[in-house]
Amino acid sequence: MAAREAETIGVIVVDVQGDFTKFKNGSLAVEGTDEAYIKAVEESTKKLKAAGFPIFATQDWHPKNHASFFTNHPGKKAFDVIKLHGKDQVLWPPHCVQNSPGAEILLDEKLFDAIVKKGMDPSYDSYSGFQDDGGKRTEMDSLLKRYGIKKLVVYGIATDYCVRATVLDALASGYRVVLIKNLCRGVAPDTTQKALEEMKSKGVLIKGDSALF
Ligand code: VGL
Ligand code: ZN
Repeated sequence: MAAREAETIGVIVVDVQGDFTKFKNGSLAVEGTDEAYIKAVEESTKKLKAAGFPIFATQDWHPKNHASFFTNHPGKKAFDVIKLHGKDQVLWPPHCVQNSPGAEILLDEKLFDAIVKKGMDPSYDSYSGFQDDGGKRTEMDSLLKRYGIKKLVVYGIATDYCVRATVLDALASGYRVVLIKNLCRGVAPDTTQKALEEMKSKGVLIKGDSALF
């Protein structure tokens, strides 16, 4: 890889937080998120940092009264789908509540050049690290521009929700994207497969591991 290209590559580690993992007995634990998975994510992230790439994280960071929690909709149960602002909204178990242990990122926070929090508006969900479902942008794009990033290496949880949305918004914002599949975990096999195919068809390079970076 040309040295000048290396300077323009950034990494986004999506939502590697306790509540999404079996490792921490999370409230929305995704299949395959055991201790070995977290270690693999940490090792790869350390290597990418040692190679000189800026490392960013997204962090789901919801208030207790968040509209995506089934508990805030009387009569509804986890994984029901409702209409919210005219769009389908999956109702999740409460997760990643601000300042709760389950919201903590499971990697050493010193690894990150910046952490972008999302999902703070109680009335909108925000799978994407770039913007919420109401269209309110986070600081992600301006942050990446400040670092001169043109190409993103992305991995984390969940392939079919926050990874997918972050990757699609990265493409829409003009970044080239490499997805590291072995460092991603999805909520359900069918939606995960669909998300991988969708990302690939839109130009994302899907790689098994982060070895080349
Ligand atoms: C996520 C569901 C709800 C994710 C976040 O990180 O993929 N999924 N909130
Ligand atoms: Zn969430």
